[in-house]
Amino acid sequence: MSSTRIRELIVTPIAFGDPPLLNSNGVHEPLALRIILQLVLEDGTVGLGESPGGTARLERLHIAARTVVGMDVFDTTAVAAAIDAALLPTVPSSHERGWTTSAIEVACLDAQGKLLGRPVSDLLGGTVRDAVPFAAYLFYKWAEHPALDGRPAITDDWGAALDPAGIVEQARLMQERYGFKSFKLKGGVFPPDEEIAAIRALAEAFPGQPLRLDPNTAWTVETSKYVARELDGVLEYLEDPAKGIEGMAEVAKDSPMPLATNMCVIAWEHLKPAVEQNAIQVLLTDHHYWGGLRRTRELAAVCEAFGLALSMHSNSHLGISLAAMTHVGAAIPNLDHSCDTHYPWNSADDVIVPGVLELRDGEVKVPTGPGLGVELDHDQLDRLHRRYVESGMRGRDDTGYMRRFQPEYERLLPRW
Ligand code: GKR
Ligand code: MG
Repeated sequence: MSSTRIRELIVTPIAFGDPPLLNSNGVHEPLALRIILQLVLEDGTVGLGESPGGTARLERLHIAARTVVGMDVFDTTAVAAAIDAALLPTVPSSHERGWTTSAIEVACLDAQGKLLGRPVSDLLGGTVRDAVPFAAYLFYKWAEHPALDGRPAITDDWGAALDPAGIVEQARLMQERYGFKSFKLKGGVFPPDEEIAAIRALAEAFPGQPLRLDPNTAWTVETSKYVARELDGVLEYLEDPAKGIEGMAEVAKDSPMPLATNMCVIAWEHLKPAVEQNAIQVLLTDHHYWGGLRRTRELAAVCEAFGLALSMHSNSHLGISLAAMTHVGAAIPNLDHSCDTHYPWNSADDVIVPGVLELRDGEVKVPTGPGLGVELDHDQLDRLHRRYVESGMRGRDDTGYMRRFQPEYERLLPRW
């Protein structure tokens, strides 16, 4: 049994390219941060994990790295409990502790799968689908990151999208390149009527294809109700229009379409009040903070019990995360909507060896190799780590970056 003990957790912060995507906090910076985990067992087996970056998350992963040494990789409940206990004195939020325990659970499952020669989806009870559907994640965006402090402008091959025509063009490109069959627009950027017009333009350009809009709480309850009325019959769901369980519950009373969230129900203790108040009808799960892949499957069962539909949230991410999202998405019977993914925006810099994960026909086929089924590209990991070190960037700051170009910009939630 000793060969299944954890010898070491290698924690590597990285930075990779990100286009100038707009949201209700500002604009994405040229680099996004993630942390790559290599969980090394006594027998040399390595399990991979991927977590969002930033100094706080990095420090917590270092605490976790000290905690897990000597533990059995199959003992994931005890591993999570030990990390949780180690973080508790300094990290009061269970949601925040969840980011750390989740990343390590995925690395444990990857290692377990490699030891057993079975894909992670088998460890989750087997697949109910061979491929997991994803939605095109549309963003208002600038044509380029403008030149700044001697750095030249950074362009990309997506172009600008600042009005309904630009959004439809971006959706066409997404469909052409990846075959997506449903679309999500990140809103909260322009006045609501402009975003309503963009959704209507998408509905006209892609008749019958599911659409959703997510302003990340940029609207008041009244504005949210107005948008919901205007888009009656057009949206499959409206995501996080207003802030908090109470705000969402107010909107839900009059909303003709289901409301979804990845903002007001982000920890287990939020489920009871949200269900009691009928604040949401769709939960966007995310294995990166709900406790990992097994807990995500349990969450799906809770949603089923309370009649909540299930979808999946995403942040800027790379292939280890996509593989994990795909395995769990394939193992959940009640995945009711296509999952979100930022992958098309970031995949050019991926840290995994190409060939296994492919977004085609709007789906990703479940990897069949042992564990997550993906392999780390060590040279690329070194490059991205150097980029992290040299960039000096240690956290995400969409608002601060926006102010470099629009000094009067204010983060206002709600804004309208
Ligand atoms: O990348 O700008 C973004 C998104 O707004 C992201 O930060 C959110 O976490 O995609 C996410 C969402 O659905 O709210
Ligand atoms: Mg969202």
